[in-house]
Amino acid sequence: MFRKLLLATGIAAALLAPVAASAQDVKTRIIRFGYGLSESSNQGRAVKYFAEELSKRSGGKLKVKGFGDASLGSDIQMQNALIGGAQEMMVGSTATLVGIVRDFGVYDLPFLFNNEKEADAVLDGPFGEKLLKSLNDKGLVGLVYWENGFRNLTNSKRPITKLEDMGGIKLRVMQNPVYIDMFNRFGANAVPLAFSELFTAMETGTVDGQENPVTTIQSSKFYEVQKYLTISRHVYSPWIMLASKRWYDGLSADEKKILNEAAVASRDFERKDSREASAQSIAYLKEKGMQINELSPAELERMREMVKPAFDKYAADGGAEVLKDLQGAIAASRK
Ligand code: TK8
Repeated sequence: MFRKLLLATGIAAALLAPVAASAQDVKTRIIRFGYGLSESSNQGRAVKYFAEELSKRSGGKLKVKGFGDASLGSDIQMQNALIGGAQEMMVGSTATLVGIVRDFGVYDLPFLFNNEKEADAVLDGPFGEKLLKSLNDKGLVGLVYWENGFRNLTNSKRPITKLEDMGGIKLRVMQNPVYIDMFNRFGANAVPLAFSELFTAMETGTVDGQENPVTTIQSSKFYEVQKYLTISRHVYSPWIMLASKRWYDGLSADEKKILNEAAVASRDFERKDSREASAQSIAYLKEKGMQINELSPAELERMREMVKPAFDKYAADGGAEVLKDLQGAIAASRK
């Protein structure tokens, strides 16, 4: 009798399980989501979009609390908070992940991608996916890539129309050996610094210049402290949306699914929004008084030549395989 009852309960539970799943196993959760740019930037707009998507898809249960302006810390500090489980999510540069997975530095080699379409194909394809996965045993979950964009140079000293003009300029770069190596080769004086300290460093003259996409130069008001903008598009820079693995592992299958889908939706929104904003930025920056020039194709070619040894150095320092894979993926994206 007792065994029959147990059996019956077992069957009932098995029958009920799919019903429970379709009702969705989602708890009320507050997700602290940190980022470095301002709330009104392309990054801030996309975090807001993600929050709305997540709320919509979870019946209001998964709530994102966004913290812009690096108010939870710099990219590197936030990565560590995620690993430790003190913070749930963030978005930031892939370049600052090199201390955790060295291979992320490969994206920072100059003049790899010709356009956004190639970048999308490579980042969303098997190559980008594999790098995201490599974070799993480091305490992080890499969800999707957003677009930071093609990087351009600004400084307060002089217009840069040729390579030699970069000579001696104290140029803030991201905390990443590929950037340091690249700009020292160009003749600048590379100064690695967290983004959160950059505005003040330019304002006080600790550095003369920096490099970032035009959208960031606009939203972070760098035009207030930088006179010259040089369109160089020397690196295509991705942002990466990260979750704390410790936290993510505690989510139900339903919660993970909702989170992943909202992340993909935010990626598509962010890229479209950033590209539209980017097209408007040059005119805006001109109006704000920046003096803007483009580098000639001949000058860009000289830069490419000059920086070739950086590729050999990267390969020799243990990056040969990932570089070969990336170049293969880019070539495939051009077919
Ligand atoms: C914002 C940074 C920024 C990056 C940089 O936290 O550091 O220059 O381009 O977007 O990740």
